[in-house]
Amino acid sequence: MAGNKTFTMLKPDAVSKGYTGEILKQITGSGFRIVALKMTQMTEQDAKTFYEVHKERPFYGELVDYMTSGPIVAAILEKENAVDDFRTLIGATNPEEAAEGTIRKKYAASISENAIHGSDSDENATIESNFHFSGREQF
Ligand code: 3AN
Repeated sequence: MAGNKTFTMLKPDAVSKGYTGEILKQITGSGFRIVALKMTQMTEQDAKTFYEVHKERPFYGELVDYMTSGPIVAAILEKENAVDDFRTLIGATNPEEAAEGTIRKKYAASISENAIHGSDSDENATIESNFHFSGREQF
């Protein structure tokens, strides 16, 4: 059964360009309820752990450098079919391939600086949410 929560991060490029408010507005306007929210900066160890599944990929070092380069906004979102619906809302990993109107199409600069993260499974949504938020920060 599809779960009702997903995890997202507005990445350093989106936050530094001042897109935080507009992106959160598009997310809540698309029917997602924010159940946890914070601005934070990942340490090198945080980013290495978070993206461990990609550690053999050629872009891993670049990804860790980028994700630690400035503050991010992390959130847990609730909606029926949250993981899949949120992946649809953010669009393809490569913004050049992202559908019109998606968050990556509107705000992402490139495949490596692609504005926003969305969990790819219910299992990862739980792992990623608990990585960034304690129980008392989840509502
Ligand atoms: P998604 O974020 O769409 O689930 P993943 O999980 O394949 O995509 O990749 C995680 C992150 O790694 C992406 N959001 C992007 O920042 C970076 N990334 C993925 N593929 C590439 C690539 N070919 N070159 C550079 N960075 C990449």
